[in-house]
Amino acid sequence: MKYKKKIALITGITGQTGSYLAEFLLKKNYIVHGIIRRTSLINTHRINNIFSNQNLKLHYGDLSDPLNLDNLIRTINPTEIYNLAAQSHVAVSFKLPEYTTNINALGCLRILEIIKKFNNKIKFYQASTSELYGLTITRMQNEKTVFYPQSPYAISKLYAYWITKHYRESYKIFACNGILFNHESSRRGETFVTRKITIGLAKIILGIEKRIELGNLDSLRDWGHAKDYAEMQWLMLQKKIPSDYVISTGKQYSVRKFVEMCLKYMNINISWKGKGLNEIGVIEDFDKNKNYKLKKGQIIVKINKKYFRPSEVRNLLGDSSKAKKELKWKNKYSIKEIISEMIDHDIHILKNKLINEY
Ligand code: NAP
Ligand code: G4F
Repeated sequence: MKYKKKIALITGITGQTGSYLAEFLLKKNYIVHGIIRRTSLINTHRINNIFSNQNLKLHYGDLSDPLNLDNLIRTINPTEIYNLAAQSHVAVSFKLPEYTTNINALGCLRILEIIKKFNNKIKFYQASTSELYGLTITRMQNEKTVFYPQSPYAISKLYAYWITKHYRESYKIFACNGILFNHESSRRGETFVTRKITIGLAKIILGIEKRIELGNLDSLRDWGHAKDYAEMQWLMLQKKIPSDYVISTGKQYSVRKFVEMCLKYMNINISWKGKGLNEIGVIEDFDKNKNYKLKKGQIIVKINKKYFRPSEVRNLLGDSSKAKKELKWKNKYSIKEIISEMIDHDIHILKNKLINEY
């Protein structure tokens, strides 16, 4: 019998996690189709390393365009669709609430409608998020925790979560929500807090910039590695029965602690002085054997109120017992490994002026 290759369609393939997912599926011998947007400058750097793979096929498209989606899905007729495309920045969603809703909520609905009408055997993965928990009062969050979203982004993703569940229950479509907690890597967008910190600190030690400006240092997040989480998305679609899964590390750190852990890795000691908007991070000491362009007493972290949000999600800590049990999943990367990968990478690209190389 002739072996038929599985076909995946990834929306958001040029993004952080979409790029890891594409690599993973190509290694699994899939034919991978990806939707890319028309941009004024080429932005496919995250998929440079697989660009010439014959099993990778890229198509122009946009989640705001139902005709384009309909045409692509009918032509490709994929075995699995991974919907990772989104206006994924929480802070930006307060400025662009309608656009965020159009892409994140209606974009998901558009794909599900096409699956329903064209081929309801296509399996569907929705990139859901821990932001759904928002103002939660439970210390750890799992699949049963009540949602209380705190931003237009989270509310758009709440719609996508429920419409995915609804199409699964009403139309028997194999559709899963991956409720993923924050995941990072050296491919993370530069305006998310972890990457802003690693690239900012790399610039500071190289003498390119003097300091970084941040918002709320006390937010608590559960940070995993995007590569681990991409694999999870595939695992969910290989189950016999579709379901929703929380994916997280079960470990939590504040933004302040993340800064401290990065500095520790770089052999730099700082002290925090002042309170609230006046808080600063000041260099106490650093490894003199490194050629850092630093001075004792230099202020390297300042608070800027423009990075605070109208409403903040303070406490995210995931309990992924269900995924561990049913998907036999374990995350491989520790927070230390995530930090060292990001910092080493950022120093490398800045030293070699490879700013668009991931
Ligand atoms: P990302 O790096 O911001 O990537 C987003 C992707 O979506 C990019 O490829 C982007 O294309 C594409 N996109 C944006 N608007 C689009 C549109 N209108 N039509 C088609 N494509 C569009 O995000 P990520 O970190 O990889 O996250 C992937 C998904 O998981 C997102 O849905 C995000 O909301 C969700 N999620 C992320 C996390 C996390 O911590 N990373 C946690 C939970 C859930 P361009 O490259 O052209 O901009
Ligand atoms: O890195 P962030 O922007 O990520 P956030 O808001 O947690 O959202 C990310 O994770 C979600 C999963 O929970 C995804 F659904 C979403 O797509 C995205 O990938 O901010 C993390 C924390 C926030 O509390 C923020 O207020 O860091 C705080 N923060 C402090 N200073 C900052 C800054 N965030 C950013 N982006 N920039 C700052 O200067």
